Amino acid sequence: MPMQFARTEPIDGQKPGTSGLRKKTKVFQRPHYLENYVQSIFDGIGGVEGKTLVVGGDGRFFNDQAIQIILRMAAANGAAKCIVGQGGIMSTPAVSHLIRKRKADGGLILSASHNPGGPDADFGLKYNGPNGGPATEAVTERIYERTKTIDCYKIIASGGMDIDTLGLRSHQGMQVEIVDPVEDYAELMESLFDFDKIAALFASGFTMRFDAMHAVTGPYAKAILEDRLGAAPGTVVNGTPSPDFGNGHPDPNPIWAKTLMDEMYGPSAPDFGAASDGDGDRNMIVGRNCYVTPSDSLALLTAQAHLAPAYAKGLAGVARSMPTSRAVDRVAESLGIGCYETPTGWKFFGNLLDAGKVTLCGEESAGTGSDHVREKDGLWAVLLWLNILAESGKSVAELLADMWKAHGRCYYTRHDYEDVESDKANAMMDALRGKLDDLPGTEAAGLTVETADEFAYDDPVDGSRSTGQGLRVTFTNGARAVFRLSGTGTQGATIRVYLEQLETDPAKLDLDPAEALAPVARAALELSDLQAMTGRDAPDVIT
Ligand code: VG1
Ligand code: CO
Repeated sequence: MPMQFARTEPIDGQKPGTSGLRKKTKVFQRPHYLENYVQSIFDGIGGVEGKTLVVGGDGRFFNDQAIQIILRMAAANGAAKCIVGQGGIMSTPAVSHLIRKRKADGGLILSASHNPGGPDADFGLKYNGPNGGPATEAVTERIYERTKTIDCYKIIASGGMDIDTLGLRSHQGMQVEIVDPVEDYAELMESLFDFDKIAALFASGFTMRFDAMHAVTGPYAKAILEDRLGAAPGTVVNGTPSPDFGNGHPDPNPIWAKTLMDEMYGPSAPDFGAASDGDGDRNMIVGRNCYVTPSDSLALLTAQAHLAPAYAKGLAGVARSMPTSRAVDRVAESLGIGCYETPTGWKFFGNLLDAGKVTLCGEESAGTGSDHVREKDGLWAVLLWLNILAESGKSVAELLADMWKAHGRCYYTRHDYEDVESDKANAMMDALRGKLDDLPGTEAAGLTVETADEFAYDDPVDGSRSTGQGLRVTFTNGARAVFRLSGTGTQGATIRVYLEQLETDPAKLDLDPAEALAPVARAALELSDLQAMTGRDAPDVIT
């Protein structure tokens, strides 16, 4: 085999963040950069000789070229087989499923998720392990260690492979199987939900809009919602993956999915709206005139999952990331099931799911999923919602109102301060960290601090400990503020401030969320001195 051993400078220790390595596209395009990182992954997982890998991406700029490099490197490193989504396309949950279904040794997902794409935007690469889930902290650490010393990678010299034609071929001693990225995934969804019931709902005139945000879920949503479930043609909008996501942020929240929000709050709103992100693992749910916060969505799915065939026997337990609101805790308590609080990032759910301790998981950033794969899954959440709507005969707003009546309402918002100078962001976090012990009992903006700590997580399955996972402050009135730095940004630091206010007074379940959260928002600023320390007077994004 014509093999090239490229010698190169070390890439200087590239640390993967919350979800793989994410950088400016131009960084990934630097000579040998992607190659060095891929070799670091291969070395970090003990080599790929004789292994089978699933490879796919969200279709963003550089996706196709990066896949060619990965395939040539997998072949040179002795991999037995790569299973690749046709055209290089495969959503994150679909990759997770295929790794599991084919008992592959792992997978590589090319995506920077909700970050914008294009030559001047972002690119990313994630490695998922044999259970289909994101690399654990230990594996991530080994990959990172390798990036510090790597000076050589293996690649075959010959050029491109055909990744557009379905079928199994052999290339330089490695098998390359090009698969339909949608088929297996759609089959899995059909096995979990009552498709006849959902189809009957659409047949009865129920209307929906699904905004694929020019990203990877377009083909999945069209095949499942329109072709299999009979939703009207045009239900899926922005359904063709484009390298720059139509020049937008494929981030399913009220800011970036504003067109959908406007439609759902307009005079001819459909019954149900949803959007998904770049790589298809996130979801936004919105009813007619009724936005559902991701934290509430997790709580509601937990309360109603039994209405879908896959969860009819009930849930083993649930888990949420720490900054996600405590709404689901209240539902879990009433169901009498376990509820786990984990650090941000899907990799922390893997052990709980593998051990059968939890069935559903979720994050405030619009990720929800279950034990059907080991990733969050945007379209899965949409289908579970549809199944619940079909089975209950209620609207989104009615379901939410029922839940709030039974368990109280957790008003929730997240304030992001983006591209803050790293020094200033760290100084702010350090200062707050330094006074956590003194906070209980003190007052801030009229609220009294109840507890204050830095979140650390002891994994109940493998006993590993993850420290430094965010600063949290609770108040005696049921409010909570959480501060952490993002691990997915590509420029400066992003400070995330998560705010929550529990309200159980039946007369106060319908307040303007911004108003309900104003006191805790003020208290968070007072405690952190964020404005003075960062020079920012307002968040860049409020979701
Ligand atoms: C963000 C979210 C987190 C999510 C991560 C990856 O991380 O807050 O909940 O798991 O993105 O999501 P951070 O560190 O920027 O807050 V995505 O859809 O990559 O796959
Ligand atoms: Co994503």
